[in-house]
Amino acid sequence: MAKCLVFVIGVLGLGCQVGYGQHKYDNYTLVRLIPNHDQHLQKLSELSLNEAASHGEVEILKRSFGVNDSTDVLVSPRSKQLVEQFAVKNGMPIVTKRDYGRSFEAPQRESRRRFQEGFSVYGYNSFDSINKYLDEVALRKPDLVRLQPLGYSYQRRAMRLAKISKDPSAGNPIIFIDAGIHAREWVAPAMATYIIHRLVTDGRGHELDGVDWYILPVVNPDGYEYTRSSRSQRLWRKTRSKTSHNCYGVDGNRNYGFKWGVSGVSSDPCDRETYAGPKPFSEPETQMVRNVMMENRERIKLYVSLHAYGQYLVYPWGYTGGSLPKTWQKLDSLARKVSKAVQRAGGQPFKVLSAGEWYPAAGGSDDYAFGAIGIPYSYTMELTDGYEFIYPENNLAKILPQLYEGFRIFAEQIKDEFGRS
Ligand code: 0X9
Ligand code: ZN
Repeated sequence: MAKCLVFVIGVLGLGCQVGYGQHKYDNYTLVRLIPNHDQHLQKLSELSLNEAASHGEVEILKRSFGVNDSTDVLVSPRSKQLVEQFAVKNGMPIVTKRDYGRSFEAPQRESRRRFQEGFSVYGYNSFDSINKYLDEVALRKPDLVRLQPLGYSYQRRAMRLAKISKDPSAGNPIIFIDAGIHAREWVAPAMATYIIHRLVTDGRGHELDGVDWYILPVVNPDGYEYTRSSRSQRLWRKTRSKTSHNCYGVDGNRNYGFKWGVSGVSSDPCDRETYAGPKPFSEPETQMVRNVMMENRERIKLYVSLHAYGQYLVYPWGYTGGSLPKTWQKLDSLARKVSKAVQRAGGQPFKVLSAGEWYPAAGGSDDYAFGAIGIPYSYTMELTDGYEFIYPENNLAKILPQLYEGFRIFAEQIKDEFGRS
């Protein structure tokens, strides 16, 4: 969702072009701009006016949804002053974190450790070890778990859908969860694999009674592995397809074929954040998710796409903030129930609103599921707050069980509303 800041382009005259050195983010600064009245929000929203591609001088990591909710910007040493001046000029409070990239754990070291230790339910795992984990649970619980091959990512990684059901022939309503369309949002695949773990190990849980769960834990494995390959790639977001002479990747969450390209996208293949692709579903990864939705369109009643960060739970429409679906109150009230359950378990509540009211962006999977397929409940869940994309691995054991309580509420609702009585 990053764009070049309009004032930065003006002053630097560089179109945000920058060399991509070894440890690019080491001396970058994270600036949290905190709007404390409506005028501040107005000023911040003007930052999105420029549709020029961002090449990494300035990246907006997260936008505000209202007063006191920060807009987080990652800035290079030479753009830092400009962002700070913008804040001073507008009387907007800021919090800064210097030398931001130095706080990233070196993924090579981490993956070597993981390779030796294998899969960890409360850890960030490689795509390979997630796949091995899926094989292992399918072998251990053949009556409960089936793996459906979906095809291959651009770089030919095999993608499998975990189908978890006590009675696959019963025609139960399906909850479809995917994660990791955005490479850097590591907590999302961790949540998806944790849900699988709970569903296959909870003896007393009723989440599988009358409801089937289809889970795709890493939609963008090429990007995910890329962010694990070196510290300087840790913030990669897109897929890894070759899109132009020397640029790579499409924003998978702008690539779905519903109102494709109408808002919040870039048409520049070199934009690091929101390039929507040459056409809808140009990416094999989004095609595979679409196919799961199309093949199960009668039975999928809830779709949740796991992302990070900010602790938002948003629903359609995402392409516009100017209108809401007819059933928005149902979407809104279920989201609030989920948020309360997470809070009761000691977790942070979600900010609940439509995606487009937060910021309009078209081509998202949530809008496609809801608008094109007709799935009645469709959400994007932005996990965690306070650590941007670098959520500490040793906090996962605390937050994943808290968040899981929200999924139990989802299951209850789907069973009550669509289950065969
Ligand atoms: O911009 C996105 O794709 C999502 N946020 S993220 O920070 N994870 O990139 C939000 C998507 C919300 N849904 C739509 N706009 N359709
Ligand atoms: Zn995301």
